Amino acid sequence: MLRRDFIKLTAALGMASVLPLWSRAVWAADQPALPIPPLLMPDAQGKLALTLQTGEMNWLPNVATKTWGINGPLLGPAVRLQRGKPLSVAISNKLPEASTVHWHGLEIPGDVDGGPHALIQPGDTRTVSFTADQPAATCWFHPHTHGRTGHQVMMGLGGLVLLEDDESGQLPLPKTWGKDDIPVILQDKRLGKDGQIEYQLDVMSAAVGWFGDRMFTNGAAYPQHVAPRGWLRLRFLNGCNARSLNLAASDNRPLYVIASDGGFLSEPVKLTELPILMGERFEVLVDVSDGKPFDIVTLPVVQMGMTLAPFDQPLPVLRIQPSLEPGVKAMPDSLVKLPALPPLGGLQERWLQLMMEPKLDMLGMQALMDRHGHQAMAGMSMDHGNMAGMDHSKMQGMDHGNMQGMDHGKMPGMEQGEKPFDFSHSNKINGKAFDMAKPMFEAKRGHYEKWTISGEGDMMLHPFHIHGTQFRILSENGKAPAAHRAGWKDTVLVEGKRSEVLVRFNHLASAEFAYMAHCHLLEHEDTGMMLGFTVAG
Ligand SMILES: [Cu+2]
Repeated sequence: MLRRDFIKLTAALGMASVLPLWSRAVWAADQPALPIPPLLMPDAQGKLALTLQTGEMNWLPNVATKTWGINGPLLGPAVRLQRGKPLSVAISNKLPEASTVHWHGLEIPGDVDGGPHALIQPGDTRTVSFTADQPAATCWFHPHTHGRTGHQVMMGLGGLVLLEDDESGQLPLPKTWGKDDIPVILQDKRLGKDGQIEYQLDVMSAAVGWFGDRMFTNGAAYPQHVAPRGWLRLRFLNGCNARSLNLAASDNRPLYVIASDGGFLSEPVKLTELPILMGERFEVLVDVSDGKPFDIVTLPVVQMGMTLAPFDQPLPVLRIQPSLEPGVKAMPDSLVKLPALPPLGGLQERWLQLMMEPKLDMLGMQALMDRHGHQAMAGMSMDHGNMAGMDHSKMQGMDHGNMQGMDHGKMPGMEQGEKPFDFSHSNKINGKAFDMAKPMFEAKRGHYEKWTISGEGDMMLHPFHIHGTQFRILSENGKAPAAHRAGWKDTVLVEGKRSEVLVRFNHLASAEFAYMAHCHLLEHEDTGMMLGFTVAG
């Protein structure tokens, strides 16, 4: 598909006219086509170019919404890489502010990983060279600009990485990009009265995350996809800043999970509901051979702030319209051989305690309630935990409409002359907010370590992501990992309990370009719930 088609895809009629006759019969004229990001492959010299740029989308009638994208107005291409092939990527920044491109899920050295140290100033180009040598996986790239990541992702920056290897090439799976192998990038947004993307990093979003009131799938609202009658491969990415999702088919047909963040599972895992955290990817096969149309929906989740309409009901995010064309007939019984876990004795262990300053918790909850009411509280009482003992008298006169632009002079809970509450370092790991200049520890290259990430004492959802590694989950929030979460992962759920992961770093990371480990609720990350660490040989 041509890039200009991708740009124009939200115009459903334009897309319908390029469909073969047989499929027009199933086409719903009022729904946009699922935009398919174009494949971008390195050239014969192993080079490719990414340009961060501004653009516009026509999401609302007669309004051009200003957006950011990579090689286009929104999101980016799907970069397809072959395991073991050297790659050189020139990243140009044509945005009005500095940014970075982090290769989420790739095991590559710290100096090319694209963390917050690797800023690209407006007008500059940074070229990174690396060789991805790890199992085939659906990964992604996104900005990692400290304090600005949430804003930059919300504006539209992000794209998929399709890493292929010999095994993935030989597996009998649907592989026709945009036809029976489709990306499903799920993101929520909020558009203001002027039709522009709204985003604020304030006490509320620093506490519970920034959430939207409408859903986009590959940048289109509730699009449709015409699929051959056979097995359909869906590559899900939860690209939301802060919203966890729970995916299902509207008619409850099973979803067969074949891959998690870092690659294929040993065999397909049959589910009817697939929870997916921010930053996570799952590849799923679904059988469309019965010819009946259905929706992929996201079911309501219990998460602070995320229970408001339209997310209080199953929300359709993608319509699947089977065509008359025959598709892939069979699903393999087994996929790849996952290595057994090594002996767990005598490993270097690390303890990471995730925490939020009580004052942020208090002010954030109050702001959430004031702005969105009890319904936003996900069933939590205002009397829970840190909320007890809150001085409600200080909260009076809070006008959250004035929060825009962060006028600290009008911050709630302030006495006359009191210093404004600075939430920018209010989320912490082991008592410390992220410090660009101070890596927290040094790991040894090639050695397994057991990391325990604790959310004890905190009720919030924290999808914890570690750079430079694909790990295995030993326990997840106090339980054994579910079958489809026991393979290669780079993100683990932490929600009030402990999670243990077995990590290993195969590349080096210096203090100058440290690896990051952080909460992938982007507003927690941007306000300090992140640490840098180094890897030495
Ligand atoms: Cu978090």
